[in-house]
Amino acid sequence: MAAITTTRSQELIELEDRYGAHNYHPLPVVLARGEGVYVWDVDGKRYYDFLSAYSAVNQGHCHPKIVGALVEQAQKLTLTSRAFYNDSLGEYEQFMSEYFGYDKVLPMNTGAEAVETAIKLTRKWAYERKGIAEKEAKIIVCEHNFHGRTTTIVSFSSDEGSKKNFGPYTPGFVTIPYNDLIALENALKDPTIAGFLIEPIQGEAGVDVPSDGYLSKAAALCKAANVLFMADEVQTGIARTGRLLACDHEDVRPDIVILGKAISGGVYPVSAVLADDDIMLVIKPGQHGSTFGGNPLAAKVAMAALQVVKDENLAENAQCLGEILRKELRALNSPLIKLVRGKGLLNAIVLNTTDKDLGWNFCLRLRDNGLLAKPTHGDKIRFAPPLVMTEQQLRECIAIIAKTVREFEK
Ligand code: IF1
Repeated sequence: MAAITTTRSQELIELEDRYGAHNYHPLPVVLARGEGVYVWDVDGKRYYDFLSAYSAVNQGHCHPKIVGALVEQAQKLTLTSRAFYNDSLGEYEQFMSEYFGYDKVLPMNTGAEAVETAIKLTRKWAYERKGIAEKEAKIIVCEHNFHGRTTTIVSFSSDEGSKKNFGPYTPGFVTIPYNDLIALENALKDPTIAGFLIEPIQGEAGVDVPSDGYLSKAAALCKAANVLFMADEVQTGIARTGRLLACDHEDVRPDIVILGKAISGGVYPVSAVLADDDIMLVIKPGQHGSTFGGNPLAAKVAMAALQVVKDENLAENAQCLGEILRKELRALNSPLIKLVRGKGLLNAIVLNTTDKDLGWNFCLRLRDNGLLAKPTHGDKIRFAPPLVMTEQQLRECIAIIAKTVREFEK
């Protein structure tokens, strides 16, 4: 029996229902505080956060060094617009260039904005460097992709629920199956292909990890066809999969890297596109940008958040704890669990069920047992805790998951 939410929680849920757009269906829990791997609801009940705001709080909730950077800069200068220079952006751009090993960064705010930026960059590169006829450039995308929710991005979604009645759709995208090199090789025969936009692991699709070697072979095929390899690392980046970027597992250096979410540790909206000069410099003054892109507050927060990733060895921790998590979940040998998959601390279980509500009900029970997670596509449950988790905390979470699994086996 799912616990009845309390009056205070109910009041706040009803406020959202009454005054907010109905564009989400949250799990019924109302959070009031976060610290590290924990969140507390309005009644003071503590939970382990096993979603990390979809991999935005890799550094843990309210990390003191990141919040400190925010507070300090917020009392000096928050936003200048790009009409003028400021004393934070150049330092941040140098930091990002050296941290990730690219000539330049184009700073934006949300992941979708960064994806849109990468699309514009790739198209302009195609016309001005590759010589594709104007307005003819195409970008290859994969089935079951998730790259955000703007009109252009949903135009190439394969999920009807994300795109229906948002047309007319933006043209210029070719869809192929994920993790299929033959399909990619065939699609690359089209001389008007400019780029290949890919998630190194498909997050929303339920943490679909491609075959070993897929990324490196795909990158090689793109290079041979003079097509830009555009890695969307918004969810897989920033140490989440056990390396700084998921592409690092196969030593792939994308032509364009798209980042968001945990660049700021969940403290402030920050996203970025990385590329070398031959690509980045096709965009000239006045051809792209945004009011908040690269603002002083974002710059200081992002530098602090990325420094935490290195100082606290979050990639190594994610790699180590991820192996324990997948091993222990598989060891449950539960008829309820069809499979366990993931890399680092981006994981999911696929439930053995035809009951489309099981994922939701399972997450309600996890909530009652003190752990927050969310189902994706009904039968898949993503397990992605903050990367600052200790082994002891992880084992407590595994015990909660095991208890919940056994309750559903009855
Ligand atoms: C929501 C999903 C995850 C992303 C990748 C770009 C973006 C995302 C690989 C856009 C954003 C978020 C969006 C968020 C929930 C979450 C999500 F469930 F929607 F699909 F993670 F899987 N590329 N993913 O995962 O970044 O514009 O949101 O900053 O829409 O509620 P954004």
